[in-house]
Amino acid sequence: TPRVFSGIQPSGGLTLGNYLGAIRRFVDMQEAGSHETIYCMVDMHAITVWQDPADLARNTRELAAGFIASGIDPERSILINQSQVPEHAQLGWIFNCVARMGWMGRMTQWKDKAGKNAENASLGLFAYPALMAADILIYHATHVPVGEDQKQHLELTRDIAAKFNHDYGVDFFPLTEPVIEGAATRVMSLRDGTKKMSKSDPSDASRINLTDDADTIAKKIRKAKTDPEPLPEDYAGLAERPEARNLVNICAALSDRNVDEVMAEYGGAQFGTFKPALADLAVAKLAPITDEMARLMQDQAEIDRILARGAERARAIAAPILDETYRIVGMVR
Ligand code: AQP
Repeated sequence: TPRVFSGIQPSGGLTLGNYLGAIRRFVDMQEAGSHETIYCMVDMHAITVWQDPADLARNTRELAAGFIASGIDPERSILINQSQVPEHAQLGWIFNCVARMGWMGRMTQWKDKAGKNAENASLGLFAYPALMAADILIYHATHVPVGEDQKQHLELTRDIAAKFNHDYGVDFFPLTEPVIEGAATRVMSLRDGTKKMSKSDPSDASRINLTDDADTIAKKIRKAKTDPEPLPEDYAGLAERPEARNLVNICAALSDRNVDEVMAEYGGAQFGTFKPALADLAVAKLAPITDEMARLMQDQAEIDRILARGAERARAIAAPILDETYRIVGMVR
């Protein structure tokens, strides 16, 4: 069976962006049943920027709880944290030697995150996309559900696979396809419609966290930045109104409708009407997940057992692929 792999960094709490752009798609692909699905808390990626150790451990378990509460079944899918499957890092090193400095330097996420202070960024942050390629290709995964922002990294994953295959004269690593679908492939900040909603944004008001309670969610949506005009009659009228468009996209994704259906209901409405309706919808959809996460977090030993069991199953797939890679490269075994 073809395989799906995707991951999320335990670098903070889960946001509505992660949920709509990634986790919900992960659940869809599990439910479709046409692929073997492997989902990962990428803790080794998280430490490319400083993480307090206690926070990293808590965020990793909380992310696992978030996956399960959202519908990932650790029996039907393989649920792991990256550092417990050492084959990711082992293949990552090989890919560090395949990828070119120039390729990595062109990654917009590297440029955004390192900013003007690249001298002070970690070497790991620069090499991040090579490890990401290894995360995917250590399972020969062919499909990767992600948000829009990860498209460039997935193109790099294909470049790395192609160069490896070419350099060693093999047809070993598959060329991976991104799966970028739905109304919320890029959820924007609630404070700035041109910036993506992000767990590391310093402003908590910019995002909805999966751990926010109902009042907090409602307040953040009420206070979300918008312009003074009512909603236009159709979606095309939102072209120059990124904040309003973002709220409509969120509404569509949360209610499993397309944006035209949402505009048919709310076209011409004032934000004073639309925002409370959206807040109610968000609370209704997210509260059961939040509650279930809190319940799961009470038994951390059980979460740790699930991740250990996931690692065992993942290694059974990854170890032979790593072995064959080493053989191709000429490492004596
Ligand atoms: N705003 C978003 N809209 C849609 N999808 C999103 N994703 C993230 N933000 C949005 C998707 O979530 C998955 C996991 O992302 P990640 O945690 O590996 O890293 P990220 O993309 O860097 O996410 P954040 O929240 O912005 O984290 P920080 O602030 O730590 O960098 C990916 O599939 C991503 O597309």
